Amino acid sequence: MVAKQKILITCALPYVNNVPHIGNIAGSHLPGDIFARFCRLAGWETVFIGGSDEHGTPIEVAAQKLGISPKELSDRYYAVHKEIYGWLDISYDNFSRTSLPEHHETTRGIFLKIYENGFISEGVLKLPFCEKCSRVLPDRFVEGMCPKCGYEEARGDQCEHCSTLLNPDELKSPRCAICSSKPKFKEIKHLFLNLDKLQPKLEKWIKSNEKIWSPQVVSAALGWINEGLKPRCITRDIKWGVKVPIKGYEDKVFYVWFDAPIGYISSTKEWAKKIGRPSEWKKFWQGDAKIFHFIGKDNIPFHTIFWPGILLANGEYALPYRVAGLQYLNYEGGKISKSRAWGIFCENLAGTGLSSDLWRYYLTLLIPETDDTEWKWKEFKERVNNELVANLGNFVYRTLSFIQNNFNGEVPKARLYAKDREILELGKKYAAEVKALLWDIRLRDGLRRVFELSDRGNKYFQESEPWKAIKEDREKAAAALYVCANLCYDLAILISPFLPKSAQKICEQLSAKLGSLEDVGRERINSGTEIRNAAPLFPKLDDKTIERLKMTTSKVTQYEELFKKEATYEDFSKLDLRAAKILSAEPVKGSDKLLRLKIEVGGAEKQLVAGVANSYKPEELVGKTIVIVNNLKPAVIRGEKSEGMLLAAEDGETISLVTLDREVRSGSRVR
Ligand code: B3M
Ligand code: ZN
Repeated sequence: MVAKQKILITCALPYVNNVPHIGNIAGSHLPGDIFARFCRLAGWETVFIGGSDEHGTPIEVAAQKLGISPKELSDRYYAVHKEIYGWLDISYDNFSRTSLPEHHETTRGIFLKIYENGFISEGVLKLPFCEKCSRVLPDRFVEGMCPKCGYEEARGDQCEHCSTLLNPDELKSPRCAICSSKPKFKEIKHLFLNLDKLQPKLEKWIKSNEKIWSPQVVSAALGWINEGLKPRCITRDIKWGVKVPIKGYEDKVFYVWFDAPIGYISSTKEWAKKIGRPSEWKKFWQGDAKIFHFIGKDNIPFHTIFWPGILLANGEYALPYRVAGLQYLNYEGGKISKSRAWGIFCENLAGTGLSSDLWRYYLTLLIPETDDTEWKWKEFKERVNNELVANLGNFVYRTLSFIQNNFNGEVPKARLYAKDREILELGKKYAAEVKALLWDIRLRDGLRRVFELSDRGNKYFQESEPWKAIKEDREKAAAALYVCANLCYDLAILISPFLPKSAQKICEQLSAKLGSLEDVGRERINSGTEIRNAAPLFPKLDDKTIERLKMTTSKVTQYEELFKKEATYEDFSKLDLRAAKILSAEPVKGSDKLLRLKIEVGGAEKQLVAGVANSYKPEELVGKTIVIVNNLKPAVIRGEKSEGMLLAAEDGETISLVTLDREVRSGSRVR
């Protein structure tokens, strides 16, 4: 740790086809924010950079499905992301977007230099091309039978059933995931980054960081080095992304992982322009600043190999100082999953009425620094009640209300004895320890340390018995309260990276401005300081509240709904909805989800293929009267004819069929 230094902090740039859940917060934005706030508190020149990662196939395809442009999709999601991080007090100095022109220019500039330096080569790939959709299909948009286990719904990148990694051309009877037709394999030119040539430099760089990075990150990085690096394809045949500035490649864009990390640089450039010093970004990327990346474990290969590879090949930028790779946060015994509505989805947090500090507190304790962690509601309640309320909240409130009620609302003059001094001195000791822990990104330990100090404060208050002393020995009570008031201020500073709102509240009640780490343990709260409106910092949580929170925070917002265009009555009247009776139901071979239904609609027999097998056994369905779209264009699904579609409600993974609440003749019109 150096006295004066420059620090640049980044968090993984989130994709914009999704909205953050608590795992994303604890696994990147929150630790990045705590670290950034800590660096500012330490007096270092700090820039905290974020942004959204708006390119890539999944985003292009998500937009296509909604019938809107990828830009429209990104605009909407960008706003949602920004609002959530703002609400959680993630103190980004700039939160940019990779779709901005500045970013496209920066990416092309960096690429051209790499090209000039001789680290780009041309190669030919055999890629699946769908003639019907007239597009090259990304790996996971080809489906077919796994050559290893025979699973029929394997994707072109991996078989979900046996986990084997695949190439699309290995699938048996491949089909386009969009239109189900059979793709042709075509030879197509692409550009590659020569990671093989960069291997020696990368290895040296990784080894030079062995003492700084966590052992998990180092050993993962060296693992890939030992396997031997291969050239990596950096172009894609899609339209949405950064265009490749080379002849013969006009129709391609860069692979999203090529441009995304460059987003850290472009966002820093944007920040520099905003503060009116457009060259300032160079101090951080082309000087001696220390660069910290906060990322989830799935992003480690990209930040320890691919991204530094780009930087080394380019040669004009500084390499990361520390790659902080975090594990995952789970939820109540399972993985967080939007489709199963399992987890806490951050768009719901603002509506809970609970201060963001409460969420930040427990989430800090759950930062998966070394292992996966798990959100448990019971523990959330206990930690808030036993630690926030009973420890920190209690100490601050009892101190300040005591001064308010017994010393006319002014911090008393005090004559201190050795044992009072001893407590005052604790501030400096704890500040030094917390500083060392946070610098080492042991954020949870840092937070625990701060609470230890608060605990010491409570014990001192208890032992000093000011409620007795105020009657018998007013000076003793005055000394205790002077010491406690100063300790409250120290705690406000030390807690501020974790609980910024509470730190502000303590300062307001103390009529003080939040200082820096240097101010801790320095008796900044003088006698005569006015104490204003002492009030409890945190609410106590009861079981009823926890139940309500559980219900409201696991709600999954279907943001896609926002993009749906209005339908006219004419649109609606095109659909021929009918009551239909199920005659028989059977599983579809090779699929866990699909059932083949024979139905009767006003005397005519039809066949439907429906994805309801997870919620209904075939025999449960026979005899039911359901509602179908009768005039849907027939399709072939998994080799079976499907002449219509049934209506059903989806709640997470549970499917519930639309039925009719009176006996009606099959074929009756529904409208
Ligand atoms: N968007 C993946 C993710 O959200 C990716 C990170 C980019 S960091 C430059 O996990
Ligand atoms: Zn197709």
